[in-house]
Amino acid sequence: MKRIVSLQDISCLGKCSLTVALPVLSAMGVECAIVPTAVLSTHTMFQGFTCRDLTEEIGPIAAHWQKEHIAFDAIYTGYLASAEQAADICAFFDAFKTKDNLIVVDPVMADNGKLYPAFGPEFPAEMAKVCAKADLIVPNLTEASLLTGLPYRTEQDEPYIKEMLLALSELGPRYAALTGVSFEKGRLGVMYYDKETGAFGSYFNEHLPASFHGTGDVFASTCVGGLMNGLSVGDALALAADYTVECIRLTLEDPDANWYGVNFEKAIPYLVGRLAK
Ligand code: PXL
Repeated sequence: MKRIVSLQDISCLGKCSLTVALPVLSAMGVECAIVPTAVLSTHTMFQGFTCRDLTEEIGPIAAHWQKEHIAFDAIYTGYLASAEQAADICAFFDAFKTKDNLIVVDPVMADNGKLYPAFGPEFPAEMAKVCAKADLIVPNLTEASLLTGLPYRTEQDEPYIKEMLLALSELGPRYAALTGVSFEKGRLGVMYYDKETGAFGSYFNEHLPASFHGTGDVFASTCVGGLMNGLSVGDALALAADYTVECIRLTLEDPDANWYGVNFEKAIPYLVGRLAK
């Protein structure tokens, strides 16, 4: 069985980050160790959330695992507690990167043109240093704009997205993938670039008329799980897009759905079925 480690927060309620990554990766047959970057009462779209920064635990956890000669097939990072924590994440990469494993960074920090409330203007530059060490990064357009300094535009076309992907790959990673790409009304998806081959690729699906919190984490976790199941980057991104759409569809169909996250649990049979094919 493949074993990965995911470094992101535990939002005790709210269906995002580790409470999404763990069940999704388990369903995909991947062992997922964790390093919680922070413990929050809820994700930060709730008012009045509490947050305990766990930066001080990262070094000791890594040191213990090194003593135990633990290795990982992938290292997957998401929401970080603070700009200062980025250096500890980079040190963790340095401790556990091998020539064969994969670092996947979801530079969670912003959406819809705005930084998340917990972060200050210094945060994107620190996240760019984390991205520099990755093999694959999966930002949304807002995050990509903050990482590259290119303007954030809601009107998209292919030259703009390609320029963004090239700028992202210059940060360091071999693969850059942009989520939330749309060139056509009613279609939404992902476009990606492989710096080593110079190839671009894309995958689009139905654009459902809603957006929910935590879908970025659903997408990134599924992508990592797909890669660990032997899928190519393009196929893993397409599977992640399809599962995310299925989660949104089931949430929209549920009159009792929560506002704060998607019904990803109900879509797990779909995900497992896709992998069995
Ligand atoms: O879904 C991304 C995410 C993860 N963790 C926390 C968040 C968010 C997005 O706002 O607040 C704590």
